[in-house]
Amino acid sequence: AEVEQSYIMIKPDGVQRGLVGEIISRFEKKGFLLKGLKLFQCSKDLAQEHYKDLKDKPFFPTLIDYITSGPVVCMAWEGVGVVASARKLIGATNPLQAEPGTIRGDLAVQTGRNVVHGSDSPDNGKREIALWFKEGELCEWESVQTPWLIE
Ligand code: DAT
Ligand code: MG
Repeated sequence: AEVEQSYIMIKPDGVQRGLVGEIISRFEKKGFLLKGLKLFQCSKDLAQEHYKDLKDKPFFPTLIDYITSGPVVCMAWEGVGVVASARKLIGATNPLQAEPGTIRGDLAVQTGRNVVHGSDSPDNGKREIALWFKEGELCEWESVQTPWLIE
């Protein structure tokens, strides 16, 4: 597997419900590397660009209202296979169908309030990180944990 990056975002319900630490903790404990992190109030334009593949869906306007309804936590996580692994940690789109042990399975009940976003492909990981972070907002650093995570 390749080193790749995923854009992970705690949605406004996750921030309002005080789940920021809990959600970040799951990615930290798994062993991925945090490259970028910020609390951010996004515009409708940015939300629409982020979800542009869904623009013809009936729920698109309510999805944009939800994502712009309060601050979100934007994160860039790096690691081998991080995109697919983060999707597993997050769980199914509908939290009632998400397995216990996943973020959505443990912490949410409704698709329209499913607390977290994760990129669905390495290419979308790149696209979304470029969309949500400006030049200079990501950090290049090495974690002391790396030799204890990767042999
Ligand atoms: P995911 O967030 O699991 O990648 P997605 O990309 O298909 O799911 O959809 C993006 C978001 O849009 C999803 O997290 C919640 C919302 N959404 C998806 N399907 C929906 C539906 N049928 N009704 C209401 N909201 C929906
Ligand atoms: Mg998606």
